[in-house]
Amino acid sequence: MGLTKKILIALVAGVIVGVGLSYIPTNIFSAVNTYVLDPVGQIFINLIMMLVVPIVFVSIVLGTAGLGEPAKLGKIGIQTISFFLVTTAIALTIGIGLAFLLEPGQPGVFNTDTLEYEEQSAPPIMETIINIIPDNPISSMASGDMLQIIAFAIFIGIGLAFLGEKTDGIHRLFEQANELFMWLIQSIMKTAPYGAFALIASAIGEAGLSGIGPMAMYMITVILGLVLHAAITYSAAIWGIGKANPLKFFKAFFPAMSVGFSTSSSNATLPVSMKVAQENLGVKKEISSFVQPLGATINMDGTAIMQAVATVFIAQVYAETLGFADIIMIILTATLASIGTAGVPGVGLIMLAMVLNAVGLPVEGIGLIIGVDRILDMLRTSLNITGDAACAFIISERERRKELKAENA
Ligand code: DAS
Repeated sequence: MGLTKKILIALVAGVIVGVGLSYIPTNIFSAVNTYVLDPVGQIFINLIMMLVVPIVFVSIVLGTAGLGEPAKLGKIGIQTISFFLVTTAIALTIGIGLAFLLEPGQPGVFNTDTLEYEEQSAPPIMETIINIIPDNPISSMASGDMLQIIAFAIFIGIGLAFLGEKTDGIHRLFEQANELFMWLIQSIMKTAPYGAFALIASAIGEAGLSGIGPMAMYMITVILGLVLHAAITYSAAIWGIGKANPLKFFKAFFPAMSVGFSTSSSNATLPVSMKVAQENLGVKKEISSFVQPLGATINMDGTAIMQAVATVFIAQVYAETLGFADIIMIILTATLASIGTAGVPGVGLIMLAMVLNAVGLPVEGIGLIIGVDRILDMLRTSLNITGDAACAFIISERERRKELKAENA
């Protein structure tokens, strides 16, 4: 049986077991969680997290060197950033539109008196942009600062491209390191069904279905937004620009989506999403290596949808009216907020506080949604990495068609 099927079965089994666990006495559940589910889930996450920094650094060096002249890197970069910004703006519009249409936050249904939420500060945007250039790349790697690692790797890659044969040995070393890390990812992915089972069983067992009740409409609105964005925005782009079959894209990328779902972390999934994009979707290595790590950090359409729905939901619960200017502010703030924060579990809520502040809504409103956020984080992370892969796939297909045209000219 293929890995995709094994992961699918593991996820379904994990949901069933998780629902069952949510009804057993808390002390028994916490024992099962502490001694079985958490260790298995965390070991799986650590195994793939272990490769994130080396694989991102090596693959971006090779990707940038492979693109050759910086002009081509610039062209790919402009296409990438444009795709990210347009799809994030569409995602936010879908989220806001659905929240106004479905009105998940009926005033008077939720008790807001006892709500509290300790705001965690996200980095100011300008500080993030200035800090993209690392003053100490080794500490960037030690701390896992993805934007700084990406910037350093791009400089190294440009150097290899310019120096050509003079640095042939180092180039070969990076290529062999990439082969080694891809083999390691392949081996670690064999444990994915076990990790996925443990992580989803633990998440559902902990969240329980009881907390869903009054939040069902909020969750349905977010999930509908995620599905529509994948089914409409990404499918239209894959079909219209990539000239490919969207269903084949989603089927081929599913193993990475399931790891993103299990780990709730774009960063942790990065080694897998790049391997799956290159091997199952045929995305050119130099494009995958540049677009996906960048996307894991600055492109989070699933998160944008949650933030848009959550902001309108909280406004509705507090009976606050959002005008046109507020809507524009939500779209701007949420788009900018996602640039500076890495793809790790729960980062969407940290950024949500920034969006709520921007439109003058009480941050305590996050206390309403935090209970169901873990499940939604799994789903939106899966969409986040799919958007990055769709971008890499479309750019790669365009490049491939251009090369074919040039050959036949
Ligand atoms: N978990 C984040 C990610 O890795 C998404 C989020 O928190 O919204 O993409």
